[in-house]
Amino acid sequence: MKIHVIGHKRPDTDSIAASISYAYLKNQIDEKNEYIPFRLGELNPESNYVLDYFNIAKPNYLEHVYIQVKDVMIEKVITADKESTIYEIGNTMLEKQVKCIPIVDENRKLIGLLTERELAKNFLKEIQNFTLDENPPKVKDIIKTMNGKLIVGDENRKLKGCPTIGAMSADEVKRYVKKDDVLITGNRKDIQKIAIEKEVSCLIITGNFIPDKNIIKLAKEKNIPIVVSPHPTYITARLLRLSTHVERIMEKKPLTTHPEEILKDFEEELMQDKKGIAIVVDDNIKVKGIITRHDLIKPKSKKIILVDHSEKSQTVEGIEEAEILEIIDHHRLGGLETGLPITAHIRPVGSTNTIIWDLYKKNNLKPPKEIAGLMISAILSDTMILKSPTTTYEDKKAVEELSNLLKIDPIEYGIQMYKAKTNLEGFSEKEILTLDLKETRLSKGKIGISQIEVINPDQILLKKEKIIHAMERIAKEKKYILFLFLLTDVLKEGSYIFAAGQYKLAEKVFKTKFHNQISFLEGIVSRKKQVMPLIFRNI
Ligand SMILES: [Mn+2]
Repeated sequence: MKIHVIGHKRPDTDSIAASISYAYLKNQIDEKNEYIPFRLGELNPESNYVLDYFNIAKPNYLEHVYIQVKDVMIEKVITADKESTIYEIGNTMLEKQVKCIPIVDENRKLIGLLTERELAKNFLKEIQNFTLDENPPKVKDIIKTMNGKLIVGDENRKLKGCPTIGAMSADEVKRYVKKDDVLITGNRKDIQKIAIEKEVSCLIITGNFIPDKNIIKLAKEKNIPIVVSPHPTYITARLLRLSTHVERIMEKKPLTTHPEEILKDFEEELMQDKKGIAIVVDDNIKVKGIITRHDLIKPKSKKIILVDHSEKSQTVEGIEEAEILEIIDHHRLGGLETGLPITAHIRPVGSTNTIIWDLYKKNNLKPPKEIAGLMISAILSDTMILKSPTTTYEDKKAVEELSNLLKIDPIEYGIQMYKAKTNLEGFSEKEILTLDLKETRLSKGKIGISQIEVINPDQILLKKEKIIHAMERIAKEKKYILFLFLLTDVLKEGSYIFAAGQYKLAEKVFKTKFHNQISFLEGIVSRKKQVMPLIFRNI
């Protein structure tokens, strides 16, 4: 079974690394299932740098986890070629116990559907309509169907006209049979001769009777095929009808759907369909599966593991249709409900990857270097190179152990990573301000808090007026009563705080004077642990 391991929306490095490192761990300890990491958005520059540095592919983007057609469809589908005979397909349906068979053309594209319903209709039509002209079988089709033998003639010749049984007197047959009809008879030499003289499109001799030399000679001259059937006349006549191509009786426009289609959007249409069957085809109209009304009641929700978040607002679309198996997180619990008991590893440490590292150790597993590299990057990123007040002893220990494994200097590597993260060349003010923007709602109104952690803040301080301008615009647009931007200097362990909107509120929050809406606050580096509590206390 496939299990989706997903981090939060607007992913950061911890979230991306956790989905990869935890999926890797699970794949090592659980052979029965396949764990696949996914991302819910574009990667930030830091995550891109880290994945490049350790040469790991970025996880695939996941749009939603709603139940899709592909989750409930029957994948093993027997299809049949449009030139198959009705007899062949009917037999396949009996043997394999299937009720319907999609019909495909020479390029394997869907062109129709055969169900028991069409077969039943065919039985009745057979009585009403005698001619083979609509969809003439070839001589070789009837040989195959009857298990017969070709005595003389061209096996690719098409049969036409009406199938007639030569059971009457020779005179009657003479009157009755027309050119191009198909005549079925036993060992009646006189009737066989008449048939050839009348130039039927095929003469079928039943009961395995081989015609005599003169008849064969005559048929050769007139170019009339003779087929010998091992069956008695009645069976032979029935098999003749069943040797016509399926194309004649199949439903030409069956209901179709796509594997990616969201099931609840398609349910209604399937319920309304007379047969309650839809063929699942891809973009090239190739058959991928079948879905029937019965498949709608199978509980086939997607299985997911949430890492680095547990809040409904931060998780994937369609979570209500999915089954959460596990949560690995270091944030507050955020109002998700589960139908069954789940495994949860939630601890107040600096990074989700610190918890995952602990799980590697508990399982006696060593991650390969590239995974270890991702994990140390994530911990250094979330803890601001172990300087953030969210940093715990466990984070420090994890970084030490991982750096021993990697044989790198974690602080040196961390600074290098931060430099890559803060290379904001080519970013507009708005892009810088919305890179990591969180909102919080108070009784007085909405507050936006954006943060960037950098090694060299001068790059941004140079354009502080432009930043303030952009902040005012965003505050207006998003109806923030206050918009704060924390430009955190990782090495100095403090933040420049920019304030827009009712910026006087910021002076109240931080108990300090702002100059031109900016102030530097030593020791303030964490939005979650320092700024948010100050806001809640003072506004
Ligand atoms: Mn995190």
